[in-house]
Amino acid sequence: MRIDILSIFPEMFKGPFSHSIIKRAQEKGLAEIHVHDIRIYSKNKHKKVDDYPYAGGAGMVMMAEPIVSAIEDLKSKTNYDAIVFMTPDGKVFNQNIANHFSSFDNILLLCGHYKGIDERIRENYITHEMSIGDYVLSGGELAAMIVTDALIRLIPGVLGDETSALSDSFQDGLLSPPVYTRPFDFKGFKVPEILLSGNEKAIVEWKYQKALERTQNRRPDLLKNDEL
Ligand code: 6GU
Repeated sequence: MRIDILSIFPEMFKGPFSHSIIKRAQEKGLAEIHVHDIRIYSKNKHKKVDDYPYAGGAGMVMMAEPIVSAIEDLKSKTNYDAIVFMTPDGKVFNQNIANHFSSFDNILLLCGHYKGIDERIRENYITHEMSIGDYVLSGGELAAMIVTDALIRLIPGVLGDETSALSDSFQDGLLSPPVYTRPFDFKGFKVPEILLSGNEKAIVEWKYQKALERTQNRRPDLLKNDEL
């Protein structure tokens, strides 16, 4: 998978993609992440990328020209399965969407700022609009990092154990059951005996019951949720 990201703060992406699973996925050649600075596409001598909104109102609006030049340049080199605008009024990202997008070969994520981007970009160049939840961030960058992380860890071969993404919370519509490691007795708090019983069938059943119980208690909405 190749993910291109368009941002006016490309430096923000250095940390999150240089560690752990996402770093290893890139080293193994399973994922390529390219962050592009929108400002280099500005034709303005001060590299301006925003302007006042028509009819007034609070905040600046990101101009069509630099963003569209950037999208057109990238599109001339790569055939994108999705050109996604990260915005709080987009469709709320979840594990089902992550699974669907993780099969794509090429994705372009556009990070917005200020009061938004010129609507003509959204109408004519964007194929999907995505939010990461019902709260407002200062820009789309953190959201793009979260979506990138969620997609890359689903690519086959990225996680050490191929099955471990399948046992994630949400992957089967349930939260994950509790897990324990040594010692058996920690300050008098013991590990549930069943996990040491060696009875595989009983353990599978126990994990399922715990996952169900946890989902019922914490996220009952997930149990009635069958939408994508
Ligand atoms: Cl994608 N962008 C911004 N700016 N805020 C958000 C968001 C995205 N998703 C939730 N809040």
